[in-house]
Amino acid sequence: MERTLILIKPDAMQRGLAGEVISRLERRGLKIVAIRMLKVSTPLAKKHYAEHEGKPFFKGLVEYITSSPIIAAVFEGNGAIKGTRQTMGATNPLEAATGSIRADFGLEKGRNLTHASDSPASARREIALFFGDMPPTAWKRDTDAWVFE
Ligand code: IDP
Ligand code: MG
Repeated sequence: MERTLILIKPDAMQRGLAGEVISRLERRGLKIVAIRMLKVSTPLAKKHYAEHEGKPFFKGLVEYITSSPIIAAVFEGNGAIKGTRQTMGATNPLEAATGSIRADFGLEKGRNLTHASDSPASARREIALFFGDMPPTAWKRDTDAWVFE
């Protein structure tokens, strides 16, 4: 089954929306296989967002993601990567689909509440970055057969 990394960013934490984010992914049928709270260091932020280095928003992005603690989690399920990105919504909350987390709780790209891996290669890289020392726990959930065909 596919795995994806999600981050509940500082704004979502400060606004008390961590449970909301986790709950929406769980309700969708995705299974938590790893979760931790941490304060992202500047080196980790720069590694995680390496693809954006040199862009005008990069400095602000690093300041944002390191500004207060976050929750990192790995969710598992068929379609986990695409499904999670869909539940989060487009990067710009004003363009995110109605009913998505970013549309329901956000207004600006620089305060868009969550991160989710965008491909299997990114998911592998990001899971290693945030959970290299604490590998996800594979487990059989009793409801799996009612979510996955
Ligand atoms: P994604 O999070 O939807 O994958 P990316 O394009 O990978 O979006 O950008 C990473 C993060 O950088 C975004 O989630 C957002 O927090 C921030 N970001 C992207 N573009 C901008 C911008 O134009 N202004 C401010 N922040 C931005
Ligand atoms: Mg991205």
